Amino acid sequence: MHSFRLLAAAAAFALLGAGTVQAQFLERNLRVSNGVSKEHPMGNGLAKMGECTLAKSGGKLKITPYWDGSLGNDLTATQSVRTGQIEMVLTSTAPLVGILPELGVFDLPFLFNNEKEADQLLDGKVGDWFAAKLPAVGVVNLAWWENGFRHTTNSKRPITRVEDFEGVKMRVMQNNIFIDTFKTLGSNAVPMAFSEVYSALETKTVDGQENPYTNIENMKFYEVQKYLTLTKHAYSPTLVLLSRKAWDTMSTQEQATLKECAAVGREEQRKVNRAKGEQSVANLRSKGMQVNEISPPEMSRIRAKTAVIQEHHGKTIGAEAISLVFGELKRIRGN
Ligand code: TK8
Repeated sequence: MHSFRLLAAAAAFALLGAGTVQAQFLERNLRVSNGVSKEHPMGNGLAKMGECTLAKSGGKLKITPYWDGSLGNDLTATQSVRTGQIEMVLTSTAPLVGILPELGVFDLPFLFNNEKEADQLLDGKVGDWFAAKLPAVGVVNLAWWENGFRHTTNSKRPITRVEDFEGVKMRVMQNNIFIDTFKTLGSNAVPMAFSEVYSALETKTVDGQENPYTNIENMKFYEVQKYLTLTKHAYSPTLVLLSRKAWDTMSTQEQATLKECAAVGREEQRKVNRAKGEQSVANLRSKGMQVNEISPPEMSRIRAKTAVIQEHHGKTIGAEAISLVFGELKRIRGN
């Protein structure tokens, strides 16, 4: 009799427990705005994240991606997330510097040398410092995902040295640091939302643009761009932003689950982005792009020419963000 009672009590507890857990989750469908197309590694990350939230919530916490800027571009979709019109957006940091100027530090040319140090900085206390500033502007960053290292394409000429930038109409993200960087290199920098880039290249409104390999391939820029130069001139993080309005209605269980599953999605998205990135260069060559690297002496000239950018924008970014990021990079690099 004794063991039966124990069994019954254990079953009741388990049911109650399960019921309590379910009670912690409301039926929710979080719409996520993406500027890229669904074949992009952002899709892999969101698929993993969504599997995770459904599993942990008994099927109640759903993630629904929207693609190709159908809910707006980075900036306008982020504004919609801030007002609560949509729940989530995956966005580069660069277009958001008007909302949080400190994010501009990530746009400084040649800030990161490799993904490893970017991951260490973003997933550590410095990444947390930036994330802690976001709720005040109406969004919660669930994790740092990856846009990636940026390279340059154009339809006029191979870029083999700084002088080759001269006069190239270069689309850049809507961000004064990118505008200044490409003006300083000699280009005519044209700020533009991501969704307009393909047609601007096709109509020769602009001659070139700069993006990670996976974006160049995903958006089929190879159809309208002849030359790809591996400049690796900046690393773009991706923010996984949830509306503060949605966050504030959630139980601690729902909030913890979203952060946990965004981290699961991050590992998948970075892994696929990097694997696909290497494959992308070969794919872009096979699609007819002429791919070149720049010689080390010429890269040194480009780095020297763009070193002034930090002086121009340090004040806008803010001394604290600058010293935090450069201090952490120094620590990570052991120098
Ligand atoms: C996609 C953008 C894109 C970015 C750009 O939403 O605008 O060039 O690199 O990834 O965030």
